[in-house]
Amino acid sequence: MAIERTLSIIKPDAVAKNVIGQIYSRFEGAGLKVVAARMAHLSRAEAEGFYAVHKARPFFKDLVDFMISGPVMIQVLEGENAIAKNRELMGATNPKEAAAGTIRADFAESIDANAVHGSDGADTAAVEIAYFFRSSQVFAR
Ligand code: RTP
Ligand code: MG
Repeated sequence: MAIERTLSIIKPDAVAKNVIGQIYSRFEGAGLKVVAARMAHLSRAEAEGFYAVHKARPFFKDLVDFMISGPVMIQVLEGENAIAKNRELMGATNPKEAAAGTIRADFAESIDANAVHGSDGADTAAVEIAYFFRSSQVFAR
């Protein structure tokens, strides 16, 4: 299986709940390594650019408002099958539909405040990593 990198964001709700460490433990427990990380309070323009693919969707404004409501923790995860593995750890977008034991089932309140973001494919992972990190800020481990 290929070693991949994926972009993960711990969203404002989970940062406010003080569960950054518990979420990092899930990554580490699944064999994913944090190879870049920084905390940021995104500007509206940064959040709109990041979620540009959803620009035409009815939930876009709520999504952006939520993502700028407080600081987020942004990281690059590396490991075997990292993109799908992270999506598995996250659980379904709507926490009410997320499988037991997933991050969203355990830490998320609603489809808007759903604790984490994860890239959904190899192309988006590359774009999203480059959106937040220069290559010199990502550390091979
Ligand atoms: P994310 O991009 O944040 O990792 O979430 P995702 O792939 O599971 O879901 P996606 O379809 O990419 O949607 C991005 C975020 O928009 C919000 N959303 N709201 N009200 C709705 O129907 C709706 N659908 C999506 C969610 O907060 C989702 O995480
Ligand atoms: Mg998505």
